[in-house]
Amino acid sequence: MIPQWRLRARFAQELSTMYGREVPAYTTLVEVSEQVNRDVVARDGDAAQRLGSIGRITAERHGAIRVGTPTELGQVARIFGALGMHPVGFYDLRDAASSSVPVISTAFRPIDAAELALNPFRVFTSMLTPADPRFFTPELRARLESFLAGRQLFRPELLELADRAERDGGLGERDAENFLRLAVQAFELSAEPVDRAWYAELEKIPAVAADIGGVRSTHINHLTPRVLDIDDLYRRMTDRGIAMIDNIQGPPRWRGPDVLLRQTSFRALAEARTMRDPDGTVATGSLRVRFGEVEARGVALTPTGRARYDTLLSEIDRRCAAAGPSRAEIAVAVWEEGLPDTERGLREAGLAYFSFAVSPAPPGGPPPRTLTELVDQGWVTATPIVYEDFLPRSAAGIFQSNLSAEGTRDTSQAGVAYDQDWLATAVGRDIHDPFALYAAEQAASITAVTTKLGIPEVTR
Ligand code: OOG
Ligand code: NI
Repeated sequence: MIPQWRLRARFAQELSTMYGREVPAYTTLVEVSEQVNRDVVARDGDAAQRLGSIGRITAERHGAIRVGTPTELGQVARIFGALGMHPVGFYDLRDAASSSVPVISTAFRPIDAAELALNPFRVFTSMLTPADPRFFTPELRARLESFLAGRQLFRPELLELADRAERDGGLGERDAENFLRLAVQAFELSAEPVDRAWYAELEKIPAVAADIGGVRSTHINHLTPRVLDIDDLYRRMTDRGIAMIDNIQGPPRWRGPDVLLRQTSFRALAEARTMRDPDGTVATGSLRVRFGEVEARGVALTPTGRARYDTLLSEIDRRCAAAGPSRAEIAVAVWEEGLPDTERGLREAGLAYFSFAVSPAPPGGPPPRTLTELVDQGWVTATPIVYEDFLPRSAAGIFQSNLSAEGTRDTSQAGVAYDQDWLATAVGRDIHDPFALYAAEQAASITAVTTKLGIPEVTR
């Protein structure tokens, strides 16, 4: 029996091989990321691995896919369920950017620490929102929904194997090979001709609608390696002549701990696609949809920390509205004013999550009863819990920076309330709350500490 985590690791690996074949610039990005990671480890040693072992970080990827209907999303959930990946978080990108990104999203990923350590593969999964009248007229919505209802993204055999893997916790070798082959195939770029007129009509909404609803299949949109120094990576890619988007999304580079997530990407590249014209002629055209993204991860923030993060981002926007220093300079200043610049500071202010463990050689005598004292006096170690999720504004920014046009949005219409409960029903599964997962991991580590030290409880 091949357990789910091995299926997940093999899927991530095979998807990466396939995507490297389809998008050679991805291979360059992976090579440069690996060089950067090697250099950071050589320079900083163990400190470089504070947020994960170099083994995990080198293998770590997230993918992104986009589907059209709740039924398709439900099928995606079965395939990822087979790999031990569960829907976590709800992201509404419709209002997270100035241009139109008519999707809502969740991320499929492992949810417990042991599974994450075995292989942390995650997939940001977006679903089109045709019922939102700000983007789609009733007439276009009807045609789009009927087009989507008539396509089949996943073969029944794939879904059947997925259900079996989820039920049994894995698959025998032969079934595993079949399952992985079919699953990787389902995310390859299809050779089927694209209906040029239909695609062009949807492209005005913006291009995301055409990428999702203009074709009869889905595909992996990007696969993102994790890097230890994203500023260095950005420079090295630019030096190689690769056009990167203007910014690194998320928190700035600064002297304090990395929090949450920083991401950047290179612009979508033109890829040859077969197109069918209204008169039936088939010719080779090109589409720009798929891009390469890279990310650096930091410590997960508590709800208080996250609220602080959101306030700081708004403060950066506010100060940027006035002329003066660059956004990067403003961001550093705002960060230095608004966030403790040490892990200890983040911990004591209850802004970030940590995993606690009894030290290998604790001092003697009666242990103190606060986490701060336990850590300060060498009883206990505190290791940051890595942020495993995404950021709506960064995600919308990544979508947006890769769209050639702003698209259209009729702001006179009210948006349709697609919310987390709606999504859970569509997926047919609970959507996990990211904060609850981090809090549970931290709480379990504290319980293990108090049990081992034989003390009833501790406070912060
Ligand atoms: C997803 C964009 C969001 C991220 O890392 O924030 C994303 C997409 O382009 O489909 O992948
Ligand atoms: Ni991404």
